Amino acid sequence: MEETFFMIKPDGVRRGLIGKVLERIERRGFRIERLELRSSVSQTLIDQHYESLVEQPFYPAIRDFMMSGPLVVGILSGESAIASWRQMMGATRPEEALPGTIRGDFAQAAPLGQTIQNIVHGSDSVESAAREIALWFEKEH
Ligand code: IDP
Ligand code: MG
Repeated sequence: MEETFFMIKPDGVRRGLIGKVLERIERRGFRIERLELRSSVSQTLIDQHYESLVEQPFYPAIRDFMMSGPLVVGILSGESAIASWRQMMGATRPEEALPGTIRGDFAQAAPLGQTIQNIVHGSDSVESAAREIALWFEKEH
């Protein structure tokens, strides 16, 4: 069994997609170990979450987007949960995400130069899952 960290980003919450995303998680057979709606998150937390992107020129827009409304965070468990959840999310760019994936079914390409709004997040490795679970659920905020 493996754990991964997932998120329904502010665009997903705003568009009323919490239920549809959770329905897919349950249908796939993952166990939901933790689930919380966070109505506001600090800039520090978002910067730590996206520490590998902070130096990118487009990062401030990503941070603003991630702080633009409530988000849902959780922990899933299951066999190969990290890779399976990434497959269910689909490619980062909605125009490359296959139909049947969350991003391929619910998101559109971002206009040129704008932040990609792609509904969900999932840890991309064993190391980032451990780091993100600790960051969002084991520290005081
Ligand atoms: P991922 O969410 O598929 O793991 P990452 O490369 O980790 O993709 O990027 C994190 C998030 O930052 C993306 O989901 C997207 O919202 C945003 N993002 C990444 N690259 C770009 C870009 O080139 N332009 C606009 N937004 C981006
Ligand atoms: Mg990522």
